[in-house]
Amino acid sequence: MTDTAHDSCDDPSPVCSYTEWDPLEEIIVGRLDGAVLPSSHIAVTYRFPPVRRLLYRVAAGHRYPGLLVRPARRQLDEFMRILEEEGVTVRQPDAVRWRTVFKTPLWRSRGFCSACPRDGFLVVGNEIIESPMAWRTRHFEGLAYRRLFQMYFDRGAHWTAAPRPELADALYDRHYRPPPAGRPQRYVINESEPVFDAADLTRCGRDLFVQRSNVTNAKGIDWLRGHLGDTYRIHEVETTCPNPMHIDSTFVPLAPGKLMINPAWMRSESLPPLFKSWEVRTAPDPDPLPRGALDLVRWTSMVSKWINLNVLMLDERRVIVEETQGSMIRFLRDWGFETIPCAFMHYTPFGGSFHCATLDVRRRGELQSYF
Ligand code: DAV
Repeated sequence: MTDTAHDSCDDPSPVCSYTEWDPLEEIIVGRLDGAVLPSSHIAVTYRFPPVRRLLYRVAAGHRYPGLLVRPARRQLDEFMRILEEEGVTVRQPDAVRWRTVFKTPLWRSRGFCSACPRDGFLVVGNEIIESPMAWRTRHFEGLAYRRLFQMYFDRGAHWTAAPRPELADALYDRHYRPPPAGRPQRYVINESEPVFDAADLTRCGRDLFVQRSNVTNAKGIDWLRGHLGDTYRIHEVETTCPNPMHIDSTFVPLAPGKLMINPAWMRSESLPPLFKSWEVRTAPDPDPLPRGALDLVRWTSMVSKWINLNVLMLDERRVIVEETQGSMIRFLRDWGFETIPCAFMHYTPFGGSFHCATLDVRRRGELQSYF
């Protein structure tokens, strides 16, 4: 890969996105069809309390019940309608039979779903990078996106996959439990091979920010650094979350010069020094979910309460934000953003909110440095 491949997007490249905030033109939005509860492998269940872990063993590998899928699908449809109304081209992955058992020479698993394209794929400039995901249950998630990526490739996009990981038993600590608060960070995965989830990265032009997590190791970050070359700088940020997975509820660049951080997991003193020229604000605490229709979501959510930070920028001003999160809506308005509320909490049992549920394929903008 030469650096020129990343420097600018040939017009009309079908894939081109350097930041989280350039004007959005085309996006992939997840699909819920055929969603299956992810496997009960330790990399998935380490953060469940022991009783839930036992119960989960029975449920894992079964389809999500309609009771969860139907309201989530309604909210997904509304989210896609809003995007289209705002002039964004929306595409979705193909339906895949995620219950199928697949095998490698080392292990076997069932799949999960394609609700969160952000996790497995990183768009940097005109390149799509398939990440080497640490969850076995997600190893073949790329199948759902094959047709789309093939189409982008045929039209001139660059398309890369990081070395496919083995995901051997040796990668995982099968007795792992998250460290108690204040103790040094440790992870369910080790450094035996490079792995990362794309959702542990966030893009600000020439600078990308990454967190190490229970799905992203230092070798994975090294691979990406080597791959992207001198055109980009990858900075590691330190989260104090005891069970980190995905940066997009922790460290959220909203626009040039504006960074939102999670007050529980990120300290402004430990940010990379280049943020001195940026305005950094701590996000408000999440508002509790209203009782009633969302009770089921409270028990089955696959994400933390900080999912209120998981917003999607349509451009430097307009932001899609969850409708029940009044404090976040006010916070963003006070900061000069134009908020577009959308109900989306029913999506969280599938692993995310607006940012996780999407992969921006094309944003109008040039490669720049914002620091
Ligand atoms: O806060 O549980 C959410 C991001 C999932 N892609 C969290 C992480």
